[in-house]
This record gives sequence, C-alpha cells and structure tokens, in this order.
Amino acid sequence: MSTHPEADAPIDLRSDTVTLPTAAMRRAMAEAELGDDVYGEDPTINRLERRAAEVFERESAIFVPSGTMGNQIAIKLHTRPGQEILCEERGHVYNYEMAMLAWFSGCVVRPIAAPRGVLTWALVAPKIQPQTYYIAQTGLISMENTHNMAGGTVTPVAVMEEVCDKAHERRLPVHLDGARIFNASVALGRPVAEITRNFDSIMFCLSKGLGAPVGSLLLGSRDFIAAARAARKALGGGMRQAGVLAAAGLIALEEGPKRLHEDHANAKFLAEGLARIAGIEIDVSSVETNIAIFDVTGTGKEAGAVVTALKERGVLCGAVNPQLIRFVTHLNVSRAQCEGALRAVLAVCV
Ligand code: TLP
Repeated sequence: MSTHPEADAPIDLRSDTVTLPTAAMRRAMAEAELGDDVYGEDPTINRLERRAAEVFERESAIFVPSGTMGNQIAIKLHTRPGQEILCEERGHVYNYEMAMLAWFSGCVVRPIAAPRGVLTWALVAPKIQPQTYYIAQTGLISMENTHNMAGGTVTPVAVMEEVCDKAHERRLPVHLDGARIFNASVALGRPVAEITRNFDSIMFCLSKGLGAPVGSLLLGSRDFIAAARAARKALGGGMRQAGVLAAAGLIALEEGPKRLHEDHANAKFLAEGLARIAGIEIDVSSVETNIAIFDVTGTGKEAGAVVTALKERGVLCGAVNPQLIRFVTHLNVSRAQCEGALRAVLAVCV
C-alpha cells in the first residue's frame, strides 16, 4: 500500500499523521455500507469496533474521532475530580491534549521523569499518594507506548506488566496511550493483544503509521465502553454515517501493521546519517521505531531556524523545543527521500 509522492515533492517528516489514504482506502470509503452510528446502525463502524476488540482480545471497542478524545474519555471514566494522574513528564495526555484532564476530568498531573520515556514501577511507586484524607489521591496511571516525545521508544512488556500488576494490587487503574502500539508490537515482535493484556483501557490510532485518514479506537470492558459511548456523545463525538471513515480504518487495521518495519528501518537510517553530521547529537540505539529526535545545539543554530531552513529545501519537520528536532517516517516517505533529507540537513547545519 505504498503511495510515495513524486521525487520532487516536499519530504514530509512532520508526523505520521500526515499520511494520505491509499487508493484501496478511497475505494472502500466510496463503497462503504452506512447507517446512523448514534443509533448503533452503521454496519461499517460496527464491523471496525468488533474487529478491533477481536484483535486486542477485549470485550468491547468504540471508534472515536481522535486519539485525544479516546485518551480523555478514558481519563474521565477512570478518575474523579480532585485526583492526581501519574504519567511520564513528556506524555501526550499531559502536554498536547489542551489540559483536558484538568478541564474535563478535574484532575492534575504528577509528572514523572523517566529515562527514554520508560515508566517503570520503581519510578511510579514513590509518586503514589498515601491514603490520607487531606492529600489529593492518585486516581490513574497513564502509560504511553511507543513514547512519542522520548523518540518513539518502546516500553518492554515486563515493565508494562509490572506497573499494571502492582497498580492493580493497590486498586489503581492503568490506561495505555497506545497511539502507536502497533509500532511497539512490530519492534517487540509480539501481537498487540499480548503486550496490552493487563491494561484497564487502551487507545490506539488508525490515523498515524497505519495510514487511515481519521480515527482512533478505545478498548476495554463492555461496561467501560458503554460509559465511553455516553462520554463521546457529551463531547460531540457522535458521528452519524461515520462508516465512510471506518471503511478506511478497517484497511489500516489489517494492512497497516504489515509495513511498519519499513518506517522503522527508514528512521534508523535517518538516525545513523544524522549521527555522522558534525554538531548533531542523537542516540541511534534509542531510535527503535519510526521517530528520530535529534539535538542541533552543537551546530550553533536553534532548532526553529534549522526547521525553517530545511523547509526552504523541501524538507518538512518540527522543532520539539529550541534544541530538538523530530523526524517521523511513514508510508508516504521513501528511502530515497530520507537520503534527500540527510543531504538537506548537511547543507543547512554544516
Ligand atoms: N501526536 C501528534 C501531535 O499531537 C504531537 C504527533 O504528530 O505525533 N497520543 C500520542 C502518543 C500521540 O502522539 C498523539 C498525536 C495523540 C495521542 C493524539 O492523537 P490525535 O492527534 O488523533 O488527537
């Protein structure tokens, strides 16, 4: 399902969210059987939700318009206002979801710094609040795998299992922001159902590396997903004939994971090339999936200025902060384009 743009088109490494639907997706969207999903009558949405639940071996699943909505519905359902949520300090739920965990759920975050974004029980345990009536209580632990802003790093299965088991002993739920859980699954060489077994809820995105134009799924128990349906409606996420989107999503779910290893190889190739450029720092071993984050401080330039100069050379990417730049590979990025991106970085930075 490759749809590489022409060689002279911009190289878009800003995110794997920029992928365009394949020809097969567009055909399936045009031909999708539709109904009103708020009445539960869209056969294509129903099929996608059933299939996702089957793939993850969960009781139930719900289609949501975005990863943000999936995460925030889960947070709302797991917590009560006035509680704390533990997550890694660079976590998406904390940094890039419009403080909705405060706004919608009335919670605050107690962020935890974790090397490579790997949130271990040893880091989590000391941050759980004692059960004293005058201290805000810990309501939820939220993990992220792969970890986006740590550079697409993968949390090992044993680490996830220990956090879930120990949290459950303390009656604490654990949510997984698995926006890129299929990238983690490919990197770990184990099926998504196996690596996510112990979480209370899981969100994953169809519209990142898997290539669908829109949509994410939230998975959990039958009761949890029934409650999620009401929360989604409250947020304005009741989407009527959304089967047009689910039709593309079904293809993304079946076909998308099969080619993610190509994106991982391209990100590694970029990282290896970047590591050879004077003034750029990147830990190549931490590039485990489709994201490469590198430090340009040693070039004497600010990340924002490098991003602007790269854009002029047809390479699109984003600055994480004044030091760091993120490259994300995906199905619309070829190896030849990665070679072109490295040539552009060399020209701009040296
Ligand atoms: N990530 C986007 C930006 O918001 C940063 C990107 O370009 O990587 N969880 C994780 C781990 C994510 O990376 C993202 C999107 C989301 C949730 C939210 O998904 P959407 O954009 O569908 O709301």
